[in-house]
Amino acid sequence: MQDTISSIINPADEKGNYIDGAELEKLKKYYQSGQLRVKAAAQIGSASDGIITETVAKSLLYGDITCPGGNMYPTRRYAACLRDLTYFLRYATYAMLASDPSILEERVLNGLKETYSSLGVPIEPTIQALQAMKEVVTQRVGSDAGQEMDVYLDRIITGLN
Ligand code: CYC
Repeated sequence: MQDTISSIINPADEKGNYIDGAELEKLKKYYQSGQLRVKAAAQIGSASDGIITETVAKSLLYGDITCPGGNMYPTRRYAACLRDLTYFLRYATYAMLASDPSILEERVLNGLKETYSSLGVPIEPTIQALQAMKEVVTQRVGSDAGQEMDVYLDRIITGLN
């Protein structure tokens, strides 16, 4: 896993360079948004159950998907879906704290599309749930921090497409 600091310093070190220009600007933004991101991570962590419940209610609960024949039926699959949404929220929060998507690539998206495809987990409703999660998170943390989280929830959406 990388963060903004290691993703800038490691390549500079390989070349024996100081950091300047656009890279320094990127670091400046990273430090400036630090408090906002840490506060949002605390808010998300303490409200995570509620965020998942609201996300499911907004996107999945009242369709056929929870009925016999749907991928969220029976309870075992429903629970797997809630768990997956919890993974998405937690890892997107880590990535937002690090301001770097590499943890998502390594630990969430690596092989996920293939796993879903082999198990028949439908992509379209999963993406709808992630879209709903973006809205629910933004309501909880406010629009600035919400935008920071959107980057990483969108990255999961792109990775599933
Ligand atoms: C299953 N989700 C799975 C499986 C994996 C993941 C590996 C197969 C193994 C299992 O059932 O536990 C995902 N595992 C992960 C991820 C990580 C990991 C992301 C990284 C930390 O370790 N079904 C729907 C909804 C959607 C859903 C739209 C929820 C958004 O209809 C999810 N995922 C879902 C379901 C299963 C599943 C229902 C079980 C499928 C089955 O066994 O038939």
